[in-house]
Amino acid sequence: NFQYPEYLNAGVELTDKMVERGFGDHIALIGHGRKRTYKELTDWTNRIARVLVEDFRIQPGNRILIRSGNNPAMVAVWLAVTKAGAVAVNSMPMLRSNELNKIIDKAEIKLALCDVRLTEEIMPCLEVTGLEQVITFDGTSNFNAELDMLALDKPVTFNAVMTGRDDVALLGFTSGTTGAPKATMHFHRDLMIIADGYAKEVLAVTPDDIFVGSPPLAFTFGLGGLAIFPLRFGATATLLEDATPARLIEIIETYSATICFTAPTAYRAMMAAMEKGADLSSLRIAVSAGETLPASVYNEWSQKTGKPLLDGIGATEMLHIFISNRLDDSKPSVTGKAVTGYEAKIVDDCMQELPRGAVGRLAVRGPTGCRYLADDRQAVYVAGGWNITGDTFFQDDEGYFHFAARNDDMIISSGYNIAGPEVEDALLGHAAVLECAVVGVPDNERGQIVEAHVVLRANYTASDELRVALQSHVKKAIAPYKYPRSIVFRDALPKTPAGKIKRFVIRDESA
Ligand code: 3SK
Repeated sequence: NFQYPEYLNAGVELTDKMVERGFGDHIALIGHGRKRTYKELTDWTNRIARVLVEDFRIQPGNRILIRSGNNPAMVAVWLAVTKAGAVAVNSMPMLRSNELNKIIDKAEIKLALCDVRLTEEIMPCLEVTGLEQVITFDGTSNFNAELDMLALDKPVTFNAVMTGRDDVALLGFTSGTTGAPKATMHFHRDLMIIADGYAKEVLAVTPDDIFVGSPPLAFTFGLGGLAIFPLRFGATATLLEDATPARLIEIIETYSATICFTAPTAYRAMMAAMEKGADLSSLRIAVSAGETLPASVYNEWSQKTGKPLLDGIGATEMLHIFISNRLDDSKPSVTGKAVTGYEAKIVDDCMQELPRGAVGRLAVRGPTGCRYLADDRQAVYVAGGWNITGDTFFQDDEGYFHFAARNDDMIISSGYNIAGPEVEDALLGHAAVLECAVVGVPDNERGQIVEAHVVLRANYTASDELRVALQSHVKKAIAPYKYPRSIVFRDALPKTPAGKIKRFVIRDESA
């Protein structure tokens, strides 16, 4: 489906080529109160690329760690690394030394480019890994860290490396919720495909779009949604280091943002703020991914905004979203259909395709994955080109995919299969519940019982009465046998740096 020239550099496509196409004066990035045009971004990335090649002697194919929050400087640094033909390894700002060590070892990284405010955890890596150098840049774009000062002395032109379309441009690390982290390899053409596929087909991005969102740029969900998609179409990305729901609203109102990427919990908080006057009317599309979208959140969003909340599922392995609802075809509790270029099917443990309606493992195949870097687990998670995801789904008669559970979120209690997310969805329908996670915990009598971990909204207090009220609420909303026999009230839920609830941590705590 996707045709690209033999030599393709994604960094050049997203900067110099956009200037050539006439977007030079258009705003590419907004962050830390400053706007940057495509021409300014192009010059900035060329200067950094020169520093990398001329001062630090990086070679095509070298792997470079980037450590930063969501800001324009991170986008510029990532594009410069790509233009120099090196392989970017974007890392989450909250990672600790021991987590960074694993990434550095796995990817055999010698050079790290780090926001000057985030050096503390990376410096110890110099002692215990093959990392040789940490160069700082200023994530607030005041240009007073090492890389910035060297870059200011360079000309604004750079002969970008003419990488092959199938050369590796990016290593995406899976959050490593269990076991050693896996790195997935993505080619220059993959970075184009997610834009020319999902962003074009599903979001129909135009140069007038203004993007906002919370996923980290270090997570391929964020890199696509907040850098690649806007830059590919001459649109504008607003970048926020502190993407709380209140800040998202502030940016939407200030810049009349049109496309938002965030998780269901943030959409709930934004809807609560709408009742107090927040104006989200500029939003053309709201995308929810990374977590299951409860039907209650989908319905409330549609009622309050008159627009669909677009659910989708993606994976670092496939780079971005491969099944999605469409603007003119979306429903609650439905993840949608495969995005152009991708195929999806439901299989059993032996990779046999299951009939429509049967619940099984979701397998996906497409042009952007799945290639693990030097990992025996390739044979476990990829069969005949199909990536076996960690999710349980079913496909209905009309071909729509429906999420059932993460494979390990399926609870078996007294012989009943209970999908944890279904119980979560029911609980979220109660006014007292802000967030929740439902897990199966061992039980002598039933094998497992359903346990809900609940964070209450500000004006509610935990009590036995409320516990009973929540249980009755679930019994009325879904089949009564699914109700949580145990409810634990908590102040917060443990989450991965990408914002996903760590149900495995809760499960371990409760075991
Ligand atoms: O659903 C996800 O977790 C995801 C992962 C990578 C890229 C995009 C998405 C939505």
